[in-house]
Amino acid sequence: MDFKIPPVLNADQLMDKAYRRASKIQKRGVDKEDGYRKTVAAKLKLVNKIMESTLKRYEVSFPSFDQLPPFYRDTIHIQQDLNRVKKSIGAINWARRKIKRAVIEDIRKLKNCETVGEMERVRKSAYGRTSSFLRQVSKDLEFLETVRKKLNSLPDIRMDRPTVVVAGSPNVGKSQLVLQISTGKPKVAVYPFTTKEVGVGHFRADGLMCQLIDTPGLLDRPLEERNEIELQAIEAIDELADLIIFVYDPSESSGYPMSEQKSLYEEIKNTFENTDIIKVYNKSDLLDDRGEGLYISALNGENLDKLEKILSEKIKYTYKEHWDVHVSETD
Ligand SMILES: Nc1nc2c(ncn2[C@@H]2O[C@H](COP(=O)(O)OP(=O)(O)OP(=O)(O)O)[C@@H](O)[C@H]2O)c(=O)[nH]1
Ligand SMILES: [Mg+2]
Repeated sequence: MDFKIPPVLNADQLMDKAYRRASKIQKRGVDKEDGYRKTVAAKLKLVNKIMESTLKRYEVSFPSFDQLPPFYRDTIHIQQDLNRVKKSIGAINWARRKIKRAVIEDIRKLKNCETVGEMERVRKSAYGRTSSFLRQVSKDLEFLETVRKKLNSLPDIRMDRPTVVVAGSPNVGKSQLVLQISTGKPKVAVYPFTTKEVGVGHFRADGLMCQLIDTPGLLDRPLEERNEIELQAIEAIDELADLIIFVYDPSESSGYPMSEQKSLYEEIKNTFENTDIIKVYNKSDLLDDRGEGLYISALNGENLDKLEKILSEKIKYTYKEHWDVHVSETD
C-alpha cells in the first residue's frame, strides 16, 4: 500500500544533494570580500534549508501505530519496526535542530571574517559540522528507508471490503485459483504475528471491490499442529473472512487423499463457524468421473465463471443485509 513516504536518502546522499546545490550559488557584493561573504552565507542557508525540509518531511510522513490498517496492527514485525521508527524520527529531529543552530552560529561568525581565506574556513567547518550531525543519524536514515520499503510492500488488506478467504490442503491449487479470479496480479505480504506470507488479490462483484486472500501454510493443516502465533494469525483471518472457498483436489495429485482433505474441511467449518463456505472441486481437467458439486479447473478456467457468479451472489446477499441495517440506522 502507499503510505506516501518519500524515499529516505542516506547521510551521504543527503549531503551530496545539499552541497551540490549550494556549490552553484554565486552572489555579488560591493567588493570581492563582500561578494564572498554573501555567497558563503547563501550556501549555508541553502544547505540548512535542504536538510531542514528533507528531514522534516521524513519526520511527518511515517505512520504511527494507530494509523495502520487494523489487520497490520497485530503484525509483530511492524510493531517492533514502528517503535524503532519513533526513536529514529527522534534522532533525525535532533540532527535537524543541531544543524540549524550550527548554521545560524556560522553565519554570525562570517560577519567577523575579513579575508576570503577566513570565510572559506568558516564554510568548511560549517559543512563539517553539518556532515557530522548527519553521520550520527546515518543508521537511523538507513533504517527508515528499509521500513519505508517494507510498509510500501504491504498489500492493502481492508476490513471494510468484502473478503473471500481461500483454504484447502497444500498443493490443491489455491494460489492458482486466486491468480485466475483476481483482476490484477495478487500481492504478497506477511500475516500478522508470523513470517508466513499472505497473497491478496482483488475482484469485482457487481461493481463492489472485494478482496481475495490466499492462505499458504496456514489453513492447510489441522489446528492442533499450529503454534500460538499461527493460531493468532488464524484469528485475524476469522475477523476478516466474509466467505471461505474450500478447495478440494479430488485428483489427489496434490498428494493428499480425499479423506484427509475432508477432515480438514470439517476443521475449517468448526473454526470459522459463522462463515459461509463454498466447496469447489479443483483440477477437474485431470478427472474422468465427477460427482456432485462445483467442479472447476483453476488451470484451464473451467467453471470459474460459475464460481464467480456464486461469489457475487453470496457477497451481495451478505452486504445487502449490512446495507439494510445501514439504511435503517440513518433513517
Ligand atoms: N491439472 C491441474 N493442475 C492444477 C490446477 N490448479 C492448480 N494446479 C497445479 O497444482 C499445483 C499446485 O497449485 P498451487 O496453486 O500452487 O496450489 P496451492 O494450494 O496454492 O499450494 P500451496 O500454496 O503450496 O498450499 C501447481 O503445479 C498447479 O499448476 C488445475 O485446475 N488442474
Ligand atoms: Mg499457494
